[in-house]
Amino acid sequence: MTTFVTKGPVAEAQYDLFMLTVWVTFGIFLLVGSVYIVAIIKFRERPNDDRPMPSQGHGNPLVEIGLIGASILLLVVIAVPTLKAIWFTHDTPDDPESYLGTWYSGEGLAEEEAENPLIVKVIGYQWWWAFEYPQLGITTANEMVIPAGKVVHLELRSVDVIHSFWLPRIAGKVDLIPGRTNSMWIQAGDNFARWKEKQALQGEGPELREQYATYLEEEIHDYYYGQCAEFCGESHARMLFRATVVGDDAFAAWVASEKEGHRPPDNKTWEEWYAVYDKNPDALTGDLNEGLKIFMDRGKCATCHVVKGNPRALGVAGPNLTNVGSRLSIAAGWLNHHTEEAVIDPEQQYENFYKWIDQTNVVKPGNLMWKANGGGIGELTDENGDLALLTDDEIHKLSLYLQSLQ
Ligand code: HEC
Ligand SMILES: [Cu+2]
Repeated sequence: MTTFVTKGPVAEAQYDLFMLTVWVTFGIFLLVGSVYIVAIIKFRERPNDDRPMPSQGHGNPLVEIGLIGASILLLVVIAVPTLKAIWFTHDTPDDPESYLGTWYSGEGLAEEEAENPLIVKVIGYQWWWAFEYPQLGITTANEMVIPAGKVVHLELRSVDVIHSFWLPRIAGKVDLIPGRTNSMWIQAGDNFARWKEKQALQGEGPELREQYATYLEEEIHDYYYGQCAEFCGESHARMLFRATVVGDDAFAAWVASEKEGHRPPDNKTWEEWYAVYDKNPDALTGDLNEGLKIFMDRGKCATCHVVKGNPRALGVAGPNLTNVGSRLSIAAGWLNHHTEEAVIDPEQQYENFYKWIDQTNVVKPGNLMWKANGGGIGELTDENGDLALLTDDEIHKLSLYLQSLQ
């Protein structure tokens, strides 16, 4: 996370504004500092100093008016670009190359959306993020996927307290405020026109396009770190998120797999699986089936989590878990399981799932999966109503099941 290595026009505008302010204030610092030092040295008291006391004047209209004028001038120098940057970062640009119809090749796009940019609804929860893609009919959590070089319009809301969306290398920050929808736009990398301008290149032609594609691939496709930037309660510091920036095809493939959702083990359909589950659950054996059964009943996981495809996993109190096994982190970016090349390390992933279910409250103090008015997994009970937390074996099977959600 750094604001000094920018990867997109919004972060760049913010960086430029920051540097301008730094130079102006640095100039003031030098000026005031040097006058101060001169005064200290020149007018200091010396041994046997018999110079008379300097005249004790008050006020000098010329100096005062001059200083007021200079301050106003400097403020204007800062204010004009500041206002420009505020408008620039607020108004989502109309860029035909970013229209969904131009670059999105997957299915399920309504015709009236063809000339709109991609919209992502960002919803803040204590202490995680939901990312909805209303035009594409999918929802994910904590790791958003966006296309490289395209304008993406964000709508920011909160269900509880104020959070703040900050993806330092790409853009930031805009608050998510309860009862209000804020908006911003982000863009990972430059579009073709801006890239050409920066490279001092002209023309069209497939060669240039190829060069541009290489630029996106080498400099922009990446896994970016984000963070909630407004104190929002106990686990605020552990409310991170991630953005994966990919090419157009990879984006379409990701959407397709999110839309398809998940199937039960043994290549059954959900109908077949539930037919057995309802009549004779003991016939469902093997780690994945056992894990899924615990997910549906004993662990109460499905009361708070959606897994697309599964018709009975419809809970919305927690993050959407469709394909959670393909995400490179869990617990809102707090537990990572990827190598430096952003590839999943299955052992670490298993460990993280296990740790998360076993010690949810230790990993993220106060989080709403462990204690939730009796519905949390730190409050599970047996038939007699006595506290009965998940056993090691149950957690093991759940972890394997979660890993299979890919
Ligand atoms: C009372 C509702 C509730 C129940 C029950 C519940 N969860 Fe959660 N779950 C949450 C919430 C809320 C979070 C987000 C916590 C956070 O990051 O602060 C979460 C987060 C997760 C995550 C991390 C997802 C991510 O992308 O970061 C996993 C995995 C998970 N839950 C699995 C389970 C499993 C397995 C069970 C059943 C044993 C379960 N949950 C039961 C509410 C619930
Ligand atoms: Cu927050």
